[in-house]
Amino acid sequence: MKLFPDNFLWGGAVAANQCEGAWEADGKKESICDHLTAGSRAKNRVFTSKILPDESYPSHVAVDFYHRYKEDIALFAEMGFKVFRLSIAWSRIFPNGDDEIPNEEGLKFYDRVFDECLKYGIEPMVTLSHFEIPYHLVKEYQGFSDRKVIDCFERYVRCVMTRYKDKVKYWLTFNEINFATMPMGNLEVLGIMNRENDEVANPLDDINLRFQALHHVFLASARAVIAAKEINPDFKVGCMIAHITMYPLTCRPEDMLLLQELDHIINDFCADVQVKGRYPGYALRYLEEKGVNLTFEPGDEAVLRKGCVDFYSFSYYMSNCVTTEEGHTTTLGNLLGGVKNPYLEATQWGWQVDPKGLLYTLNKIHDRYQVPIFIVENGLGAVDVRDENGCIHDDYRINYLRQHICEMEKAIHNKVDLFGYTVWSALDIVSSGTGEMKKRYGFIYVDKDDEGNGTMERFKKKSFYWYKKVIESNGGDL
Ligand code: BGP
Repeated sequence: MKLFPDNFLWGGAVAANQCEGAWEADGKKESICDHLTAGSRAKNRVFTSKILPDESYPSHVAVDFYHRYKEDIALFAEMGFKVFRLSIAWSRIFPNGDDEIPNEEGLKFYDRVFDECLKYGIEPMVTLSHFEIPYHLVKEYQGFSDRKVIDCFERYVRCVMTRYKDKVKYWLTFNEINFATMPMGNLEVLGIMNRENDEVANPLDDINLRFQALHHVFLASARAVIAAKEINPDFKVGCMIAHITMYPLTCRPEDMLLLQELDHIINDFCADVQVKGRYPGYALRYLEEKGVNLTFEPGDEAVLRKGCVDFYSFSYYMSNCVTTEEGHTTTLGNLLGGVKNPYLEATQWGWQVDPKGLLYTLNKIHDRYQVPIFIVENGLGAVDVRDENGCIHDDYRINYLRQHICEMEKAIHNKVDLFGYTVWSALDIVSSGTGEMKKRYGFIYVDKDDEGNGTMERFKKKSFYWYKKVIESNGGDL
């Protein structure tokens, strides 16, 4: 049976700060990520405005995609990618974020990257903001907590959409925007960080500031959609949600209600605003309960209504359990620190692998939104080892991906309008959560270790050949 549509978009994904490096090249200035050291977020991964050596900051060099994009894109083409998801580093285009004039050298870099993709018939899909607001906006304005930053973002968006209007069709506004709703989430999304001279110990603990900034990000996203439609009516713009699929640990009614509440706040709130164009009732109630007093300006509601996205995109890696029962250990590896599911295996980083959860999630999103869906991130982070012949036998990754693709097939059979899939990550890049190189996701191995040693040479893993076959057969040969 042929299930994947003929024009299904198979591919892989990366983010600029995790792959490009060249953090100060050709007029670029620092972004928030260039101040983020390596290490576990829960323990010692910190933002610092001090200047440490390059190897302390994973984004400074990353895997040097900035200089090696031709070689990398040629490898993606060899696998048969139909789409390549990448992000634009805002600070390459507007180095300070609030500049009047864009940096031509930065614009030229993405011209070269998109041209290279198009040469092979690969459709670029661009995330406008993947955890990397220019640092100047963080320092001067505390990121999106200041409304003025919406204008800066819109200027950047209009600039790149106009420049690339004949090269890029698919755009995503904010990567994993819903991290802003999670106490443990990384707040690069909002551009908020603890700066040296801040009076409050940790601005991230200020819930009012956090949700006000999120409101501004919603407006920025909506204004990007409105701009897109003016610049090229054929553009398709999506939201990007980190979908944290959850189950009640027990069938106690209280667990079911806890699940519903968390699902609403963590998964549905941002997407409801971006897809349906308004704050849902449960979110207004939640914010009121938390004592959050949002400032809406006249016209905000109209902008949200007008700036609804065309499609829903999301990342899916794992699922979690939740319970009201005392005495359960939380698994730190699970985003949010949910409770362990006794029926699932976990990765080396404690992320619980759950392919069936992907089917559940696709069905849920389809039922709730009735818009086209794109899985823009899914993959397995693992320590890969090269054998004596230099080969990487990553059968565990192949199994992971195969199982998830099987569930995608079932969703399509169920008439879910799934139109593409980009595996995280196209090649090995720096981990966003930990800054490590050893947490590898790619089809292509990059010779670089956590200390910054290595030649940066690229090697095809076993999964490279497997994915090539999957794409060639349009998902028929798994
Ligand atoms: C998502 C991010 C990515 C990516 C991925 C894997 O949250 O959008 O940038 O890195 O997760 O996470 P990690 O690198 O922490 O393993």
